[in-house]
Amino acid sequence: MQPHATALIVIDVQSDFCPGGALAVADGEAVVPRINALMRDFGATILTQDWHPDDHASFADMHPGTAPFSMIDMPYGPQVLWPRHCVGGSLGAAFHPDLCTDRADLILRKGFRPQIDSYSAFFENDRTTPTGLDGYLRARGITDLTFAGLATDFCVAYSAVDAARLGFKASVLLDACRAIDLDNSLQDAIARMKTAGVTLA
Ligand code: VGL
Ligand code: ZN
Repeated sequence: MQPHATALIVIDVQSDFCPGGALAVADGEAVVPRINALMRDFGATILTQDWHPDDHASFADMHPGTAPFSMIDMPYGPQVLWPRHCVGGSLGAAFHPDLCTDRADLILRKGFRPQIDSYSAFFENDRTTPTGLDGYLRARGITDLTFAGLATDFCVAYSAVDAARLGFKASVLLDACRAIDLDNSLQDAIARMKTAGVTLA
């Protein structure tokens, strides 16, 4: 494999997903030194950033009478309601302060449309609205993608499954990811990734 055809895709290593944040993933900040070290091994490094407007429909407080982590039916299908997190421009939406963002070629923001959530770095949760990442990678001739970051069972898994479906060679470095693990979501995500042909390392 030509090194220039490989990319490390770092998913949502943001303060709100780390201990002390609004949607903290247990041990989330542990991935930071590992990811920083990995960046030198790839032809490209791409960071994603969960980036929601103030009135985002995935926030439980936008739906009176609902609790965080309950489910709701959106026009595009079932959606988990989350605590308010990663509001664009807020401290919680910033990358973890120790993440080496200077090494990134591209920072891709997702989840900025008020009425639709976006777990995957490729498609929003309606599974059809593209983020533009597919075109960017193809235009650069990048074919092999390695994923790391937060959270394994949501944004990392959705991104890796979409990558494999789009024809990229996709792998996930599980020890450079941490999970939310809601109702068995980690086991489900691992099964979906395997079925899609994602390599789990
Ligand atoms: C994520 C829930 C809501 C993630 C983002 O990055 O996995 N999870 N927004
Ligand atoms: Zn989010």
